[in-house]
Amino acid sequence: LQMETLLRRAVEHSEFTLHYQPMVRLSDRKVIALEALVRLNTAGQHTAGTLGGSVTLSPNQFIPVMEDTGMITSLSEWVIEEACRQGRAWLDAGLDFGRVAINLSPSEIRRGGVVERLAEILVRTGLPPQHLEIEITEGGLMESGMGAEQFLQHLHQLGVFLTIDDFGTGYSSLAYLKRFPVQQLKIDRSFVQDLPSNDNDGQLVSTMISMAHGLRLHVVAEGVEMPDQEAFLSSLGCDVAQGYLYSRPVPAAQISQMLTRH
Ligand code: G
Ligand code: G
Ligand code: NA
Ligand code: MN
Repeated sequence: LQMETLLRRAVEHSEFTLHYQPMVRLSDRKVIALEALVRLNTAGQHTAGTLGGSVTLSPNQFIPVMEDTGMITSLSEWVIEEACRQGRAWLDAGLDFGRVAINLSPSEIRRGGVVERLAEILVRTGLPPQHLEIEITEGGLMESGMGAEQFLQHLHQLGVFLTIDDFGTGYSSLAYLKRFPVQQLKIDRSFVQDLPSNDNDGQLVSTMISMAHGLRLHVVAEGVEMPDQEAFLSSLGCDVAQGYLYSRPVPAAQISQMLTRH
């Protein structure tokens, strides 16, 4: 069977789940946000039947197919709604999670209607917008059609927190940083993985952090796996870190146990 057929069935039968990965404040390791990452539940009846067993498909494999076929719009609508609903449930349980962060894909932005869908879902789920964070890659912004600046202004007006994802890997000019109403840069894991021993990466990360702070932006480093990477990032004044050192992406129930009560 074609991957496309499999994915259509998975959408129809709601066989996706969200895992969440904490972002921690480096000064005290408090969880200040949770990134929602989609998983295809291959134990699901229809998917498992199609695959004939325990094959795992990563988002890196299925998201591009969903982008090409337009299925990304319905997947993303489900992701946003599920993340907002979960955020509302954590709030109602008195759990302090900060923000729940979702990824918007470039092709979804290009297809349009994202701002309207987000606004509607925020109202429907009752999640206050300051508890929602949106991660967009530099490439995603360049494809936003109506113009990246206007697109971000519309998102900003919703009251959500905006982060540039995979920072440093794009080909775009840095000039946009002074115009865009974003609050945070997320340094791509390719710059973090060889810290602290790789001097070139050390210089780049140091420069990215200084620049971000000069522009009054917060900085997150992703892909932090080892204590010496954390120590190096802390010494440079990096605000937030995310990676296997703290937690892998895990189901919501496991996150609840990591959160503190108000
Ligand atoms: O979860 P994992 O680390 O395997 O994610 C692989 C890639 O898939 C990452 O680039 C991540 O941003 C992307 N991804 C995961 N969940 C979503 C999602 O809900 N929407 C979009 N657009 N991308 C996602
Ligand atoms: O593109 P994006 O930044 O959204 O990618 C998130 C991806 O990074 C997810 O697939 C997640 O599982 C993965 N990830 C998160 N933390 C780590 C880590 O410490 N090491 C590695 N290798 N991958 C990580
Ligand atoms: Na991301
Ligand atoms: Mn990233």
